[in-house]
Amino acid sequence: HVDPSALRIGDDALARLLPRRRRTTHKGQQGHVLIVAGGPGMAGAARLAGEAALRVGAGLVTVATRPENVAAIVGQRPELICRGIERVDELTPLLERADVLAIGPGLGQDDWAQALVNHSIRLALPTVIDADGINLLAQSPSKGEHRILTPHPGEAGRLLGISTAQVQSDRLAAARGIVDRYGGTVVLKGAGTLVVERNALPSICDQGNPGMASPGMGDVLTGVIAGIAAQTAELAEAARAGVLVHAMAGDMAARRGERGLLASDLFNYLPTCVNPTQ
Ligand code: NPW
Ligand code: AMP
Ligand code: MG
Repeated sequence: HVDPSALRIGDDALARLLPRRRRTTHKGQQGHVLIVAGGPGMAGAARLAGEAALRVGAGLVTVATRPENVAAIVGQRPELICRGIERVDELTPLLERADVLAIGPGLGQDDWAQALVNHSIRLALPTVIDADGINLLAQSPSKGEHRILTPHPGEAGRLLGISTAQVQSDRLAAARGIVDRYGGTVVLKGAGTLVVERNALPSICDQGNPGMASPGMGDVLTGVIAGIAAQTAELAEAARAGVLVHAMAGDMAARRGERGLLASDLFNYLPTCVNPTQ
């Protein structure tokens, strides 16, 4: 899977991007992430993305979700702020306070989800678009530069109107095609995750393992990237760092064995990975 024309994502970048916190810092200086996620039956995806953003050090994380999901999410992670959203205008004050938006995990593709996506991804806010956010974007394509798209090969195929197998047969060409059509930074997931943006060499992650082929793993990546982006200025750098941190945590969690690895097992290891100089 390792493409010889892509640069390896190395941990030297992590130390630069994630230096030790200043002694006097407070949570208002560590970035505020808004996560729009969790349609019917998918509170778990919202909770996984939300906790992941906290575990990489975001100062504040708000989850906007369907009202019926709020109790479950807050009950499992009381550090999350969680708001039930019925109508798109209820999102406006939350968007105004956010430094980074992440949208899509478990969102579904009903009218409610579509309204939230159409409204949010037009804004200039740095935005991570994943899962059903990607599926909805594929149905009504638009271009934006302040975006990180995180498709798995199936979602990448939907963005390009081709099959999963075609994506996998030339992953670099697929990622480049998505950048051309949708703009921003593209994270094409799967063994040997690629990070591609315009006017820069592509990067590849050679860490991570097959144990990570498990439900919710991508929802965790979305929170990791958004949480790091909220603490740094550069979106593509945050995407690369997030991919590496997620894969490293996955490898630490897999030391006891790959089979049976759960997405939430990464939470124990994410703090180690985002404190490279400690
Ligand atoms: P095929 O079959 O080979 O053509 P879907 P999803 C492909 C939420 N979740 N290598 C493969 O395609 C998500 O956030 C909620 C190659 C596969 O069949 C989404 O909103 C959870 N192919 C929603 O569920 C936990 C690969 O894609 C197809 C590939 C649906 O997301 C689970 C599946 O993709 C989940 O995260 C790879 N590495 N990876 C919760 N607890 O709330 C994927 N494919 O149809 O987009 O379904 O990814 O499960
Ligand atoms: P998703 O399909 O959205 O849940 O995302 C799955 C996550 O797990 C992505 O970050 C993938 O890169 C990662 N992953 C899945 N399978 C593997 C694998 N075989 N090797 C390395 N990483 C994987
Ligand atoms: Mg996913």
